[in-house]
Amino acid sequence: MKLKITDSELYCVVFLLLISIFYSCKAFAGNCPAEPTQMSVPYGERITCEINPESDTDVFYFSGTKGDRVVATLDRISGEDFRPIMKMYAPDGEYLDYSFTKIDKSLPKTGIYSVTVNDNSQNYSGQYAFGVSCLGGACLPSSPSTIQGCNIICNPEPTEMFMNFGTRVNCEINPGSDTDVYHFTGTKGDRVVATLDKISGEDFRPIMKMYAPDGEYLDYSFTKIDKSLPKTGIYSVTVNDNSQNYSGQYAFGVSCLGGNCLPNGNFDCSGATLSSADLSIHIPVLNMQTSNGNVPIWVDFSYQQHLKDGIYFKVLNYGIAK
Ligand SMILES: [Ca+2]
Ligand SMILES: [Ca+2]
Ligand SMILES: [Ca+2]
Repeated sequence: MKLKITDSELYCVVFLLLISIFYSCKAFAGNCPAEPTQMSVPYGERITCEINPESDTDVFYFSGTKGDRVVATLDRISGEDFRPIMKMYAPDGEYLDYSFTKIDKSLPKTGIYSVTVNDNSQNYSGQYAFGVSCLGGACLPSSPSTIQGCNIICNPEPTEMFMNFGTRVNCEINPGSDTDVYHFTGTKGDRVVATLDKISGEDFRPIMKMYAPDGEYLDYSFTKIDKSLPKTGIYSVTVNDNSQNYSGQYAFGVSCLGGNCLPNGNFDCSGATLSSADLSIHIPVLNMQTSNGNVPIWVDFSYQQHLKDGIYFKVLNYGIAK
């Protein structure tokens, strides 16, 4: 007998099973605290909140170091005529910038930055998602110890992934305001090419921007960036719709054209293509109980490598004794 369990149950069920092997279990999206919504947002997280009533103001904080390059993102999720706007303030309270979609900023000071979110006219309520990612400087995440190669699966929002050279990922800009972030580790003098292909989406025109490890903006392109890397460290690439109005699918990849990043020996992705089905695993289990009291004897789950938190497991199905 096979049972489906709800999404809210699924991550932790398998986590209990594999706690000795792996190390993380949490929901993909951060939870919005109740009014008055004021919260600190870690880099790489995305919080879904609500402006309600129409006059509502929510406040988010993140800590930054002078010279860090960050991008704050804002997406409208629901609410007819709702048009969320964010405003960013420096640690000393200086007003820095506003946007309906994203603020890409080199931080002028070290300390706690504040971002407010409102409806632009303060007349409409609705849901939105807010997040902050680091594009350079002290705030950069560390590279995970293992990164999959060849074709890899797109992480769910907030899509922020480490890429290997030779890796390609199919992801989505959705909604039109969406920003996705990629990182790769490079050595000074390496020659790399980052590639961007539009897959689908009428009027969707994806654009990528590349940043050096210190946050210096290097280049942009709608198709490819061919670059000799000026520094050693973690590079970042953002992908957006050019007008931040249209959603669609794209493929992003990064390859090495010379230097330390060249592959050792044969490099061939044929036969190594990963699909969701390839990643699903069927295992027998013992001594496990779900929140509704069932005792599974086997579990099918899929997994995804996540930037900050390691591996997420998703239970696809489990079986109980007949
Ligand atoms: Ca609110
Ligand atoms: Ca996306
Ligand atoms: Ca995104």
